[in-house]
Amino acid sequence: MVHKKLLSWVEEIKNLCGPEQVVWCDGSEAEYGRIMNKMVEDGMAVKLNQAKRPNSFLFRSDSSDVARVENRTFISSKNKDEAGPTNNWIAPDELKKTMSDLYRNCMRGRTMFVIPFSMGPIGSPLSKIGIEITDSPYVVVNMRLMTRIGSKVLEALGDAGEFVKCLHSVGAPLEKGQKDSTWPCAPIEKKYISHFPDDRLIWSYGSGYGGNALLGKKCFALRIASVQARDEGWMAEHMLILGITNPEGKKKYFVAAFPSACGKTNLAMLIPKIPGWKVECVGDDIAWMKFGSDGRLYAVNPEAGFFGVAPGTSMGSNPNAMMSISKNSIFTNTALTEDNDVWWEGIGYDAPKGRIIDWTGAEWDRSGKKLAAHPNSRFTASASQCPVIDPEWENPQGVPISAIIFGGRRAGTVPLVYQARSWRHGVFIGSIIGSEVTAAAIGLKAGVRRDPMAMLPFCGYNMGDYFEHWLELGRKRDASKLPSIFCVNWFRKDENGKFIWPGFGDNSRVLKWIFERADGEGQAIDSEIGFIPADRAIDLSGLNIDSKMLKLLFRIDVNEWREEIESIREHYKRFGSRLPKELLEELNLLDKRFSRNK
Ligand code: TSX
Ligand code: MN
Repeated sequence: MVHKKLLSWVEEIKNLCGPEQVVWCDGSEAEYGRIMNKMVEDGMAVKLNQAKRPNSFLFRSDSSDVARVENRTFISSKNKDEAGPTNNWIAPDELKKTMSDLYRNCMRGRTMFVIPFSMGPIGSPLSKIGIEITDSPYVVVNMRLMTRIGSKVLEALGDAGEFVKCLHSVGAPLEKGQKDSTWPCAPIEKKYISHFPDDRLIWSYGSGYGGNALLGKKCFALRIASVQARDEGWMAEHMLILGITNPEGKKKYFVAAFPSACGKTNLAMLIPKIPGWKVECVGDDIAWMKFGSDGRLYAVNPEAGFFGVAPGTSMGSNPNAMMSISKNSIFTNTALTEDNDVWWEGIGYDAPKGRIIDWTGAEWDRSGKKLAAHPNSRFTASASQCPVIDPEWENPQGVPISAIIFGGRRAGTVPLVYQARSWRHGVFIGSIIGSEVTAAAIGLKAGVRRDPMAMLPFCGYNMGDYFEHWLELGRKRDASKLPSIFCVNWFRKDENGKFIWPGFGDNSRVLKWIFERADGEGQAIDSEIGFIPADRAIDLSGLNIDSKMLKLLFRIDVNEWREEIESIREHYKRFGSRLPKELLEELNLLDKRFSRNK
């Protein structure tokens, strides 16, 4: 291989970071085993019970390094306006200077790994290649499950192919003879998750955790890719992709975007409650989408694995995820049982007898208040292990998308499901989604925290321009070939604060209506907010729900919506003059429809 630009970049980083040695990852199973065994020997990983959970490992992070750090995440565009009002910005020259000083000899005493990886099936026209340089062996083993890595990627790159440069260091150089910690990282004020969109460059420093360190995922596949998508006319979205087949064998694909804690992974692998229907999973987090020559929108999952939140995942909530992580998996910050298996809150059974080691490494007090697993503890598993992985999940052409679903966690106001009147109206719906938060959760006023298209922390440029990009993609297109856009809310509550809708597998009833609507069938009535299911259009067979609750599930309350409209106006102010006027027009139309019905 003589990719001169790659070789000279690796040389440059080696000289800057001063590692003890450089290893080019081939992506083989043998390499994976070697790196894992070394980490077990060094006390950084625990090998789990081989009989119960074959070839699986547990890591415990530093207690200061447990999640993405949004306040240390930067979009370093040429100017602040380009990054927009929702991103942190530092001028590129200044940030590069600061970080170069941090990177200087930061890998002392460590191995520098070079990981060639492909986001998307290798060689697909929708895929892109990245190279992650990291001093974290934990990153290497996770990247092998989450992406396609190794020699075959270098082959695809050739001697002049384009790649996104991803530099990562845990930011903890080792002095001679210094004993390494089990989770090296830097203090919060030295953590930087930086993106240089104009250089297609990612610089991450100081954290070893998840989205801060596995740079293919949020940093590349969303933040940098969203900029590439804008420039190249496609979409990089924070969406699951699922295939759904009706009893006649007709199949459609949907994508869906939700803010965090709405159960995206659960929906992606759902087991339908209605007989004869089947859901299969293409991806649970990210969709890269492009219009084909036939005018339809096609999606690929750029990832090759799941990096899911463990707590709450059980045989009840998501049996397919539980089976996906039955072997060859990595766990981070879950609890450890006495027989060397993992456990977490909401796994569906009480912690087994014997000593439980919590995520901090201490013995867990069962009667105490502390959690055994960190609320953001994770599993990593290859998508190929999912029992309902879609047969087309690695199709290089992608899968054709019939519906785009937005959602959020709303106790009131938003009905179980409604359909946008048009692409433009659908973009409006996507731009206002959000979840209700309690005062305690944000330490501020309780209310709706809006997370447009679930991209608020992941858009690599000005979000006003991002809305415009969505609108632009729908213009001058054959509307009959565009996916229909829907909004769902599984989380509506009754006056006693109880969830009205059973959710989970019963959400297949909603997916069925969406399927039928996308198919030109399915009965709907026009409402102020869009098309809602006609009476009895949602299949409720075998479900016990009383008619009063059903009415409440679909209620559109004028006063609630007037408040909603005011709240959307506030939300829109944030984007200033970059807010496309079409979205304000949609809001004014909504306002008018409610005023008319005074
Ligand atoms: O993932 C969820 N989904 C989507 C499933 C495909 N969750 C979990 C959210 C946290 C990640 C849900 N929680 C869903 C849902 O549809 N709905 C709810 C709310 C709910 C919780 C418990 C019950 C019902 C609804 N249980 C009983 O009524 C017994
Ligand atoms: Mn996500």
